[in-house]
Amino acid sequence: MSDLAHLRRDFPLLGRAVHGKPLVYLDSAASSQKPVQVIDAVAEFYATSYANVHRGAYTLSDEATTAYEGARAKAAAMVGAASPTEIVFTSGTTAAINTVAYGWGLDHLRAGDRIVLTVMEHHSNIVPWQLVAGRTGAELAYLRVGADHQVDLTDLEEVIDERTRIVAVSAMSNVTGTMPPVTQLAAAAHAVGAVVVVDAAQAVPHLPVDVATLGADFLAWSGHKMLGPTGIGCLWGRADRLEEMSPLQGGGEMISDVGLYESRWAPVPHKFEAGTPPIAQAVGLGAAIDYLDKVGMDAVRRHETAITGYALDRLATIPDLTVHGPTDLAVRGGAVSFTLGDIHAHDIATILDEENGVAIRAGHHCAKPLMRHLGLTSAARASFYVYTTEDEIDQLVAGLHTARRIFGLS
Ligand code: C6P
Repeated sequence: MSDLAHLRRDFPLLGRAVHGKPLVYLDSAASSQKPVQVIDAVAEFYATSYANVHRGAYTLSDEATTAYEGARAKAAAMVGAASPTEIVFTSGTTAAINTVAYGWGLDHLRAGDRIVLTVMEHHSNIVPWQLVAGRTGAELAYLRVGADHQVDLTDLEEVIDERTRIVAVSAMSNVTGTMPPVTQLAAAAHAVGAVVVVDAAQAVPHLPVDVATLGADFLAWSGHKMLGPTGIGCLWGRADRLEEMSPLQGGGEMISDVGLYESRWAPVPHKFEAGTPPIAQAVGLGAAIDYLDKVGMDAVRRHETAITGYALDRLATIPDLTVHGPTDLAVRGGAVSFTLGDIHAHDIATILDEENGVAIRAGHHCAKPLMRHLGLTSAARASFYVYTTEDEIDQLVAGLHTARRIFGLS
C-alpha cells in the first residue's frame, strides 16, 4: 500500500460527515476534491492580485496576467508540450473537444471523410463529432470494444482506412477504467494522414501523460478532475495543428485588429480565447498542478494502482457482484463500475450514502453506447484518487453487504 494517506489532511472537505458518518468520497472521476493549497491560491489571488488580464497598463493587471500565463506554462509542462502557446484554456474537456471538432473539423472535413471513434467514448467525444459530421457530410466509424473491455484491434485497418481524417479516442474510460493503446491507435491514424484527438479527462489527473509519447495532435482535459477549480480545462494542440484551426468564438482578446467589415486574429493560443478568460480558475489550476508535481505523477499512479487492486480484490469477495472492467491493473485506472445482482444502481448509491456515508456515482456515466455494449442501462461506479484509503474501500464493501441484506440477497 502506498503512503499518500498523509495527503488527506490537505483536503478540508474530506473531514466532514454525511448522515452522521465520516464522508467516504468515491466519486473523483466525476470531480475531485480540492486541497487547501488550491483553495488558498484562489482566495489569495482574489484578495491580492485580481484584475483582468492582457489589458491594463497597470501593476495589478500585469500581476494577474503573469499568474494566468504562468498557469498555462505549468499545464504545458505537465503534458510535455513544446511551448505554453500550445495550450488553449477552455472551460473543460467538453469545450476543448468541441473547439477541435468545430475549429478543425468544419474547415477540413468533406463528404465521405471518416471520423473514427471507439465504442467506449464519453458523450463528449461522440456528440461533437456527430454534429460536425452532420454539417460536413463526413461519416462516423467505430472501433469495437472486446470482451476484455479493451478496444478491439482486429479490424483496425478496415476501420481506420484511407478516408479517415480524424481518430478521436479516450486515454482512459470513465466507466470501465480501461486504458486503450493510444500510441498504437495514433500510429495507425497517422499512417493514413489522420489527426489524433485524445480525450484525456481521466488520464491527465491520474498518471504521467506525454503528448509526444502518445502521438497525439490534440489532447483535452479538465481542471476540476485534477484537484483544480471548475470552469477551466485545457486543449493542447500541436503548434501546426492549432495554426490550421479557425476560432469558434469572436470577441475581445482574440483579435490583433478589427475593422468594420473584417478582422485579424491574435496569435495562437489567444485566438481561441475570446472574452475575459477564467482567470482565477487558471490560477487555481496552476496551484493544482504544483500540488500534483510535488506528489509526483508516478506516485499518484502507483497509489491508485494499489488502491484499485485492493478494491478489485475486496469486491471479488461479494456474492452477486460483477465488476465491468479489466482486471489487469497495467491497463486500467481507478474507475470501477459494477452491478450487484438486480439491485438498481441508484438504490445502491442511496444505501451507501445513507448507511455508510459513501459517495459513488450511479447511472449511464455519459457513455450510453458503452453501456449498451455491456448490456446495461445503469451501473454503480466507485472512483479513486490520491486521497483514497483502504479503510474507505472497506466502508464501500460494508455498505454493499448492507445493500445485499436490504434487498434480501443474503
Ligand atoms: N466525466 C464522470 O462522472 P467535463 O464535464 O467537460 O469536465 O468532462 C467531460 C468528460 C469527457 N471525457 C471523459 C472520459 C470524462 O470522464 C468526462 C467527464 C464525468 O465520468 C462526468 S459525466
